[in-house]
Amino acid sequence: MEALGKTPQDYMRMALRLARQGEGWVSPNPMVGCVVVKDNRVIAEGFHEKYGGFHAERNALLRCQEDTKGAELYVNLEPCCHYGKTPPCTEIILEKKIKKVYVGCLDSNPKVAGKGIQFLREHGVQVETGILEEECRKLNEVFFHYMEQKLPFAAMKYAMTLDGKIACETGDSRWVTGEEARNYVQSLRNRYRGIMAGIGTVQADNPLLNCRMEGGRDPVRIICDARLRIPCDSQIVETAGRIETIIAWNRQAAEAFRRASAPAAQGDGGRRPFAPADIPGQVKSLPEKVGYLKEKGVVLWEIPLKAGGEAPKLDVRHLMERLGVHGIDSILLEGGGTLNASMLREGLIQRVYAFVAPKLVAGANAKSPVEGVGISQMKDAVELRDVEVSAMGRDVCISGRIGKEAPCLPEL
Ligand code: AOF
Ligand code: ZN
Repeated sequence: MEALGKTPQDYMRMALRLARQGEGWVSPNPMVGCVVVKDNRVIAEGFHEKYGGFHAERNALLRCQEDTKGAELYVNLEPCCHYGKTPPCTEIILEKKIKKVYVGCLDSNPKVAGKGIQFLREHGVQVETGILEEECRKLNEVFFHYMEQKLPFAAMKYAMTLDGKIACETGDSRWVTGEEARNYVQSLRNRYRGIMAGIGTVQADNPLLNCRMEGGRDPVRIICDARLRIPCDSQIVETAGRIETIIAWNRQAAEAFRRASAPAAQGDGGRRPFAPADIPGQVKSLPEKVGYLKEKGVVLWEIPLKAGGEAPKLDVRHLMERLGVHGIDSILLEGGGTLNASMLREGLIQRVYAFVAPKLVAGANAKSPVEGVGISQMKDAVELRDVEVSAMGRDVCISGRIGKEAPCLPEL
């Protein structure tokens, strides 16, 4: 059979390629691809195309025009054996008289978790597991993390100069990297279910945080804004009606901020600034602002504060847990440095995408990707594993997994 040159690994690679076509559309389900082979010929292909839709195996087997009796099936994830949104894949595998199933890796969904393979074996189907297991685990790193930890898989993404700055001293940051790297970021935004940024980034850049990739879909935008300082005329608020937008805030922090930044007319001698978040003359009080944001389509989540530090900071672990419950399996963390540090400290980041541009901007006050309080000895540095380096135009992308659990950085 293998005289023709195709190995189980080759077919599994095909299944993996097919699986990837579901990227962006199947979350929080895994990406799954399936290839059916008979007499050394691929007789059917399929993948999980959309959340709630048929699974890869069913798509492949239903579309197959030929007799599948005695065929072999390759799938990157263990076939499911439960009734979910669709009937179990194990049943159609039996129905279609598949002789042998090659599996990439086991499903960690407790409803499946080895039971799919057991069911097949008990019904006389041969099963071989662990074909390209590492690649298969990596393709669905988000799914496995979310399933096992019940927390979104978070990837911290930033673009910096060769001297480690994400902006000039003036705050100007357009653009650090070139077009190729920026296009790649758009594909990441398509891949991750949510995108998270701190209020500082919103105030500084007035970003849209959408996905501008052709055929892509917008991630849910999550803004960490303890004091509810978001400008009412920011692009985020303006577009909240059509792009799901969650603002995580804290009522006490917002009230205290309002009091401190009340207009000078209230008798403080003009020292305190106006709240920068208001559209002058339109939104005056905190309840009015809350009402205005809701009317615009923003979803407001009240989150407790994390003790310590000067400025009030949200409890990001609490927020991540809530995002997990909300069905957000993955987030792309786009800074800034303070939020990045909080997330890293809590052990909430699983992957880093660092884009490095071959340019220098200098300046002790120019911001860097991760701020907060750092570690004191190099031996305690947060190490990445499975590091990949790829050139993108004149820039470089370095990506890797963070293995360390919380806390990664010193407590405040
Ligand atoms: C497979 N093949 O293509 C996929 C699987 O809600 P449902 O019915 O779509 O079930 C989702 C679960 O099914 C998901 O958590 C995972 O365990 C499995 N996904 N299994 O055999 C597929 N997408
Ligand atoms: Zn299935």
